[in-house]
Parts: sequence; structure tokens; C-alpha cells
Amino acid sequence: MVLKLYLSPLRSGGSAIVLLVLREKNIPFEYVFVDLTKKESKTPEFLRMHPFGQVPVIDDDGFILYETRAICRYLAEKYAAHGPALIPMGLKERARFEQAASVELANVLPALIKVGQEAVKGTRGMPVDQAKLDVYEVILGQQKFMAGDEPTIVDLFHLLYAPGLASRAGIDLMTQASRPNFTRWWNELLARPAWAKLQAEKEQASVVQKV
Ligand SMILES: N[C@@H](CCC(=O)N[C@@H](CS)C(=O)NCC(=O)O)C(=O)O
Repeated sequence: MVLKLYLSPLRSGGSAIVLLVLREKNIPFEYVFVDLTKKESKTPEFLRMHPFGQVPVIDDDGFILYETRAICRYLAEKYAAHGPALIPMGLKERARFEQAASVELANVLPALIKVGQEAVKGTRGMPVDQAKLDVYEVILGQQKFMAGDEPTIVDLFHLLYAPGLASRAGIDLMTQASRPNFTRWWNELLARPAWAKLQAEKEQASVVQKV
């Protein structure tokens, strides 16, 4: 049975990141759209799959999994030989990958979210949060991607929040002239065909939804 991806029709947030991994690895899948505005993720049937009632969720031939990062890890491991590895195999490489994954989730994402929240309130506490990106600038001066010289799903995780910060709040922290290595990395991520395909699909979907 083909893998099912439960996602919001907006293809935003974690759903977008799972879509990217599916595309990067060319994994066959089908969409199951869940309309959050109609509380379709809170039905008893959906809550049996995801007790917190959120998307994304995958159903891989009866194996149900939720949480964006867990889904991406599962897909990258299951389809290790399809397309780019996206998770390193060696012990030390894997440890560095986990290090980068922790930094993204524990340090950088909360900082970006704080910038977004402060932008909404009109306070913009950017100096504190930019310090974390300055550390990224140093790391990316030594290696091509966040976990080493090959792209991994950790790089893709960064696409979850920052693009919306730029498009919705007009805050572009990712291509500052003071951080050339960071900017090079970010532009490489945005140039990946899977990202372009997702943008085209989102554009198409929003046209269809507006009609
Ligand atoms: N930690 C979860 C967060 C998932 C999440 O927040 N999903 C949102 C859509 S982007 C959702 O389903 N919201 C509906 C709700 O929480 O009721 C993940 O990474 O998958």
C-alpha cells in the first residue's frame, strides 16, 4: 500500500518538511488532506493516529507515525539508498548529525520563533537571537552543511519556520551580508529542486483554494 501523508491543504509547517523529504528521495505517496479549520484533526478517528490531533502524520502500510522530525528520520533511514542519504551512517558522523539536530530544535528554532513573536508585538528583540546565527556563520565557514559536508534532514528542518518569517513578517535573518557562509548555505537550500517544487505546488494549491 502506498504511503499516506496526512497534511494540511496549506502544506505548511512540518507538513512541508515531510513533503521535502519525500521529494528529495522520490518516495511514492498519496495526500490525505486534513482541514484544521474544520477540526478534522480532532475527530476520534484522527486522534487514534495522533493523540495530540496534529499534522503531519504518515501511514506506511499500517505503521502510523507523527512528529515531523521523527517522520523525516524514519523516511531517510527507510529509503537510505534513494537519492541523497540525508542521514549519515558512521558513528561519529551520526553523532554530529544528532548534535546539529539538537541545536536546531533547542537553540535556533526557539530563537527564530521569539523573533517572530516579537515582530507581531512590534518589539523585535533581534540582537539576542542573532547571536545564535553568528555561531552558525562560524560553523558554516568550516563545513558545507549543518552536520558536515553533506546535506541532511537537519538542514531541511531549518526551512520549517524561517521562510515564513521572511514572507509573513518581512524579517530576513537568513541572507545578511554580515554572514556570507550562512547566506551561501541558505541559498543552496532554497535552490534545491525539492524546495522549488514545493513552492510551485503551494502556489498552485492557494490558487485552487481561492477559486
Ligand atoms: N511538533 C509537531 C507540531 C505539529 C503542529 O504544530 N502541527 C500543526 C500544523 S503546522 C497542527 O496540526 N495544528 C493543529 C492543532 O494543533 O490543533 C511536529 O513537528 O509535527
